[in-house]
Amino acid sequence: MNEAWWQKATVYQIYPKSFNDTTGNGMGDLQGIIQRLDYIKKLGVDVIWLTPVYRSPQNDNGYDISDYFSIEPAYGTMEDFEQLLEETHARGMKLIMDLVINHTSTEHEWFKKAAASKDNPYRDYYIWKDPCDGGPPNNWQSKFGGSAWQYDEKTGQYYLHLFDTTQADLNWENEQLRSELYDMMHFWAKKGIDGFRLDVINLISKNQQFPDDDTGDGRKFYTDGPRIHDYLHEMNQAVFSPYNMMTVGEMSSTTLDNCVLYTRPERQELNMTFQFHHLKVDYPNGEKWTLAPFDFPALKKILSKWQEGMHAGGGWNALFWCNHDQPRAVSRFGDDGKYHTESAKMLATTLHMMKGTPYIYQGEELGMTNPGFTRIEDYRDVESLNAYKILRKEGKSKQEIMSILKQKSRDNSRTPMQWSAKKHAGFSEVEPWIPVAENYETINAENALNNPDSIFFHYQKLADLRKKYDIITYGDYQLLLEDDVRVFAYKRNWNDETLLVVSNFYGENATISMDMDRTTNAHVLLSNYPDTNHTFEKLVLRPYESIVYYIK
Ligand code: TEU
Repeated sequence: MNEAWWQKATVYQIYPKSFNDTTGNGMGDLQGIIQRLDYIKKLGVDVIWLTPVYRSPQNDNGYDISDYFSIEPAYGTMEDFEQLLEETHARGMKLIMDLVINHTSTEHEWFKKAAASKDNPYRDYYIWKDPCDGGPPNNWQSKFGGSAWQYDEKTGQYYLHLFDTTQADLNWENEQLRSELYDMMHFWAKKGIDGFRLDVINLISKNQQFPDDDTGDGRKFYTDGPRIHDYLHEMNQAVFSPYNMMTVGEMSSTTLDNCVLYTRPERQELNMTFQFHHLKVDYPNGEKWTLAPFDFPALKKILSKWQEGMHAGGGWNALFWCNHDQPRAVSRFGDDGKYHTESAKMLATTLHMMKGTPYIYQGEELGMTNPGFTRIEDYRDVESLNAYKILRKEGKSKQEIMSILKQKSRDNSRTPMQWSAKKHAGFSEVEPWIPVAENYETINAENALNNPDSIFFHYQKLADLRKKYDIITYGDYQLLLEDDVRVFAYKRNWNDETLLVVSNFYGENATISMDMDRTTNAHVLLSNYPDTNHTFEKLVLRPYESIVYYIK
């Protein structure tokens, strides 16, 4: 067996802007993270993933990098970063950085030079095309709405931007660009960081014909594109392997087959991948900006497909319910009212007992909820603000759009960390850059740490179980009760051990019976109710009840 430390690790994601403000500018900063390292350590995590802290105009909160070699001044200095790294290591944790190399900010020096003239040597670092019939070169759409091409008056050509107009796509065909990027990655590796989370990394290789897409938005011509595996292997050999780094690739609209290829150890590409198919179960017909309840049978099916497929193919999953681009999990798949605690714990258990490396997004360990913003003025996210304009143009009423954003906006997970019941949730002394959710007086870290039954301590137990039971890391996966419309049940097997996980995803009782060979010697490893039924032959699961049985 190919053992790797990150297979037994739990990762904590920090979105610095919303984590902890020590300078009084209403935005979080690196010193703020340092102040909270003991809190993170207490949760039992092994790795911190820091979303981008490089210098950036912040049009997309740092995913628009203007200088890969310096720290965004609003977050601190390079010395602060080095201190953060040192203090993280001193506590026995690792730190991985977020790397955005599909695109740079249009304020990056390379882009400024590229845009200066058609014959500038940096021109080819980006993707420029002549107009077609007086319009954009093809019909590809930006992920943030509108055409993926922006016209540049000065040179009379368009440049490609799969995201915001200020996020220009890099031309990975250019070998010199690739080698400059690898050199930059060496700079960070030499500082001693432990790895990278690679932003939309499966979009870097574009079909060089740049064809029109008759049936879609163009994604099929750049998703898991023609040279992607070559580039990742090259990057691995140039950077990841020499420094023995942990790597996780963020894969937009990817496939299982590709993720197996990305992560099979012998291919030397990446360690693991984030895929998003299970987070589109509330996108009717693939449409994000539409209100819909989540499709529970589809959720079970998709997660199970990835569990089985990655296991069979020898790949490795990154497991997550939430990140800075997704609404809060407890509001989305659980109940952020009556069964807040039970459902938050249930979601955690269901995911963390699967095969893969689990990721906790800041505040998830407190059961932080969507804030329920009712005014467009409360939103900050470029994608949400674009969507608002586009949906208005399509004729939707303001009220309707507000209820969509309330459920779907990326800002739902970007509100300030709720540290305490103090003003501004203890996040900052001043008005934060985005409003705090109103429930901070009850949902906050101080309360969680004072209550041994809190969601926080449930996550701590999960991280601990992962260390103690190898079956969680290595066991296979089998979905049970496939057709049950309320219960997510699965089994893990490894050597002579079995784990059985049963979770009720709804607010009513659910009765199940388990057709298992060995009904004796089962003991409860974890549950989210104080009094748990210790037999599973005929089981009535209470609202959002979730139990892990260990059988040997
Ligand atoms: O996200 C990539 C991505 O495709 C999304 O999750 C995106 O937010 C979604 O499609 C919008 O509906 C990554 C980052 O995580 C995100 O914050 C950045 O905005 C994006 O890349 C561009 O760098």
